[in-house]
Amino acid sequence: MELFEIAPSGNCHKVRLLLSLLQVSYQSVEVDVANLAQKSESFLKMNPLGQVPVLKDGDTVLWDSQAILVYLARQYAEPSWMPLDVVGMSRVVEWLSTAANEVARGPSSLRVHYKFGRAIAVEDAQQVTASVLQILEQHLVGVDWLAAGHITIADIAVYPYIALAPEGRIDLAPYPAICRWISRIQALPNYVDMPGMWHSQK
Ligand SMILES: N[C@@H](CCC(=O)N[C@@H](CS)C(=O)NCC(=O)O)C(=O)O
Repeated sequence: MELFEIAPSGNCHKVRLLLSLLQVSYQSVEVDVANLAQKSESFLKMNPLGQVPVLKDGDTVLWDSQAILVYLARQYAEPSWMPLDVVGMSRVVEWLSTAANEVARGPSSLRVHYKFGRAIAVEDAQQVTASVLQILEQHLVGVDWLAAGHITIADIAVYPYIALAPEGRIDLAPYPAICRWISRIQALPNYVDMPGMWHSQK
């Protein structure tokens, strides 16, 4: 199995994290985004959007971190990671969609701006971030995991850009339930970290 990725990407980190938690071995292929390798003809055959991550497992080639998490969960994990009952599956997809939308437009976008200098509509991104953090905080006050009574790929999909929010100049201190959830994920066996992630000061 090959993972086409770049080190500083939270979307790639979701996949690295799940692969590590599941102890599935793979080969990392660093994509030369500085030289636009992700827009090359050969790469666009794998992902027409020209983005990382891309997972190649035998003849199966998949793009989009959420889609890759679904694949890995169904192919290599206990069923609980991506429940198959109608409501359970839908609850996970609620958060996969939130990861691809609000988390991407909010904290992920602010991080790209402040860490890598990309021009964005900063106020819009700050508003989306405040809203999604408030929603997450309220949700996590009463539960340990986002979509079920146990960890699922919903947690993995949302986690990286929330834990990386301080790199987008977002203070997580006003969100204690989110901080406890981050620490819960960081305490999992075979957890892998990436630079810039929030950690409890204990
Ligand atoms: N929805 C996609 C977004 C992927 C994405 O935005 N990838 C970025 C890195 S985090 C990328 O490839 N950027 C380079 C480019 O767009 O040319 C996913 O979740 O995988």
